[in-house]
Amino acid sequence: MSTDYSLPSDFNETLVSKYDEAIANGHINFNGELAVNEKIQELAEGTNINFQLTLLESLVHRPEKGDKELDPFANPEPELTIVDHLGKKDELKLVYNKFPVVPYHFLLITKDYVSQNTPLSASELMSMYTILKNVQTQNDDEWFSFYNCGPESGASQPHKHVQFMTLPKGFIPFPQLIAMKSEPFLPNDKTEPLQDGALPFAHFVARLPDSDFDEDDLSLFFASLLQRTLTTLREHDATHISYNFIMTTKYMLMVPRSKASYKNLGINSCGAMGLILCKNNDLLQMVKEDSVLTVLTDVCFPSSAGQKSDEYSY
Ligand code: B4P
Repeated sequence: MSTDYSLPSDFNETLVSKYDEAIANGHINFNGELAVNEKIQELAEGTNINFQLTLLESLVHRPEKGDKELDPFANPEPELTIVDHLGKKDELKLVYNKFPVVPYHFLLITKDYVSQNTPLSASELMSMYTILKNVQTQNDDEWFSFYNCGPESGASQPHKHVQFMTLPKGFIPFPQLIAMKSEPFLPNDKTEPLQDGALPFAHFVARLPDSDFDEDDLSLFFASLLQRTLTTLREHDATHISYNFIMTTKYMLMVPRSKASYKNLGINSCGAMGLILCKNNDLLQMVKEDSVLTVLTDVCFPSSAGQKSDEYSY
């Protein structure tokens, strides 16, 4: 039994073989076969922004919005459990998403019930980073992790969970482009997280250092982005704390959220980084007519690019 961040040495092999077995035995309901993906670009202030629109009309076998009593993560099925012991206090485990749209999609969950409205702990952040480092060595897939935090973030399950998924092949999301152009982030009073002034909605990016770092460093990076998010929420009189958080081995992105959906289109962390899932053709046509930038501007807050933190900021 491990009570730290190390994963079993056969983690990558198990991730694939146990998933294939769970699919074959019907324990995982894969929904992605009929997904139709379209990569598009939209122009924002002279800059092309990458998005992917996914039409998936066959999203079936889905649970209703979860609650504490009907908690799918209270007793995860053994067939869906990948790693039973993880985290500084052995408080975490890894399970497959039972309803994936992208193969091998899995989740980090707390063993005991913890609210999805809480910030990520040092142990959760370090576990995420360790997992990303491990899966990133697998073929040429680009993995990312995401956390839908708060009532307007697009989350439907209230039991704390972080998700891990691969990016569409060849898709470079806007935070990666922002991070690639920058030096590693130094969390201090003088350094602001990155925001591309071309994008109309608030988004805070921190490029991670290339050298090794520990859980305290990760917590500092996360806290810096959260401070900017809290300041944005307060400036706009938000009555809740909701944000999307994305982490890869290279960068972190945090996007404060004003509401969970645009018209009938739910937007979660995938949406906030530009991967828009439409569950019927009407929604797809609406996004095409209105534009993804309009959708994200509506469900987020105005950009604060160029604005420096002051004594009133968190
Ligand atoms: P949440 O954080 O609560 O919310 P979500 O990712 O937005 O998923 P949601 O359930 O709201 O579904 P949505 O229509 O947005 O995540 C809960 C997670 O737990 C989900 O992944 C869910 O499938 C999973 N889950 C529920 N019951 C479970 C159980 N018994 N055992 C294990 N896992 C369980 O999206 C539908 C699906 O598509 C979700 O899997 C979502 O993550 C994924 N998705 C959303 N946007 C996507 C995109 N752009 N590309 C690819 N996949 C996308």
